[in-house]
Order: sequence, then C-alpha cells, then structure tokens
Amino acid sequence: KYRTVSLLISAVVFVSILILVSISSNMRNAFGSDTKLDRIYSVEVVNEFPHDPNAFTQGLLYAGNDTLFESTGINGHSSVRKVALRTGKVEAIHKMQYSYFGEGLTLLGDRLFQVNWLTETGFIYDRNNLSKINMFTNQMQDGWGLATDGKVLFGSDGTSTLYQIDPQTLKVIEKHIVKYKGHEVHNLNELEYVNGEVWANVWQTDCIARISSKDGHVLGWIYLPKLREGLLAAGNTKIDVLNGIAWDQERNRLFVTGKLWPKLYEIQVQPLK
Ligand code: DDQ
Ligand code: CA
Repeated sequence: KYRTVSLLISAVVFVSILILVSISSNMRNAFGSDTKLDRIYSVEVVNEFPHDPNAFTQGLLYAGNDTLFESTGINGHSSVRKVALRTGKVEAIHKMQYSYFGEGLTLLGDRLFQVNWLTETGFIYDRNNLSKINMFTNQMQDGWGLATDGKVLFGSDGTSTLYQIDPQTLKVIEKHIVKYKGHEVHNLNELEYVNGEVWANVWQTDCIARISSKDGHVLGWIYLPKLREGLLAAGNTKIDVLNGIAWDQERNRLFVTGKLWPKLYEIQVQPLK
C-alpha cells in the first residue's frame, strides 16, 4: 500500500514538472526569445576591400578565384562587370543601354542572368566575355533581385514574394510570400543563396532577412547598421543603402557592399543573443 502511494506521488510530481516545462517554453515563445524561428544576428568585419564608389550596386555574386560579378543601376550607368575582389578593379564591363536600369544578377553554369528595374526585360550574358547571349521577359512584377541554388533561379521584385524561376524557360514555377511571425516582409531586394537559405537585403534598411527557400518563412535577421554608419561618419556622405550580398561557398566567406559604397566588406555573422 505504501509503495502504491509513493508511486502515485512520484507520478504526480513528474507530470507537474512536464506541465511547468511546457508552460515556460510557451512563455518564452510568446515573448519571442530563443526559438529557432527567432534568431537575430550581428556581424563582425573580417576584411575590407575597395569598391567602385560610382557603382550603384544592384546585384553581387562571388564566382571563385577572388572574382566577383556585379550589376549596377541608374540609367546611363547600368552595367554588368567582373570585379577583382582584392583591388576592386573592374576587369571587364558590359555597359547597358540608357533605357535599362540593371538589377539582380546571378550565375548559373557559364551564364549570367540579370533582371532590370521597371522594364519587363531580363538579359543573359556569357560569363567569359560578358557578351549578351539572350533577352527574356521577366515574369515577376518587377526586376529587383536574383540568386540561384544551382537548379532554379530565386527572384524578388520589391514585394514580399520570393519567386522560383526555371532557368530554361524563364517562367515562374513557384512563389512564396515571405513572412516573419505571420507578418509579410516587403521590399525584398538583392538576394543570395547561402547553405539552403535565401538571404535578402530589405530595401532601405540595414537588415538582411534569412529566408527558408522552401516556404518563405524568415528564419532570422542579420542587423548590420555599423557598416553604412561607419562610412557616413568617415565622410562618405553620398552613399546610398546597403545592397549586395555574395557568398563564397568554397571558403565560406560572406561579402556585402552597398550602392555607391567605396568599400566592400567580408563579414562574419554571429548570434546576437
Ligand atoms: N531598387 O533598387 C529599389 C529596385 C531601385 C532603386 C532605384 C533608386 C533610384 C535612384 C535614382 C537616383 C537618380 C540619381
Ligand atoms: Ca547576391
């Protein structure tokens, strides 16, 4: 009889502990602390490199061998260019017609895909000489960002939609509304595919959203106001917003820059909490 009672008491204690643990973890979720869906990151600068202060950066990618490709905007100044990482030197450039405003850029195989602002046009270039191979109709509402996982193209158009585009047909094959805790995230701009996630500069903010490529959920935020503020404090008063993320998959290096920024940074991302 005594054993039955003590067994009952320990069962009650066990169940109460379970209930308490579950309540406290629910409370943590409610106050938005450390669940996997709620990560905030800051950055540390590992390296800085020169960047053309006249480049209105709209697309950026790393192509191996300390080489970047970059797409620049502003009518009359739009281009696709091959840039040496360490010197910032433009090694090759394709200048675009006045009517085009260069935007997102991505590299798949030997082909560079680019979209343009306020036109329904996209271009395909040969990475080896930057010659134009083809033109296509952009099926998104506008052309802002592009990236690739090596299979599909990811695209943004300034809304909260993250598109998947077939690189053969250039047709939209899937779309997801990007949401953070149920709230739509608008103004998705320059994109980068990083280890299964799509990272997006949110236009006119110092934030990069880490987006699940599978369902559009924001998995975390990288907050990096220091770079732009540092440039401003150093007297670079003409700079525009943070824009341009490039990931070196071989050496796990992450690069960011901005529109008209005189510098490009190699950064490391770290949890803020
Ligand atoms: N977008 O990057 C948000 C897609 C486009 C930004 C366009 C900014 C236009 C600035 C025009 C400045 C003219 C000197
Ligand atoms: Ca990019």
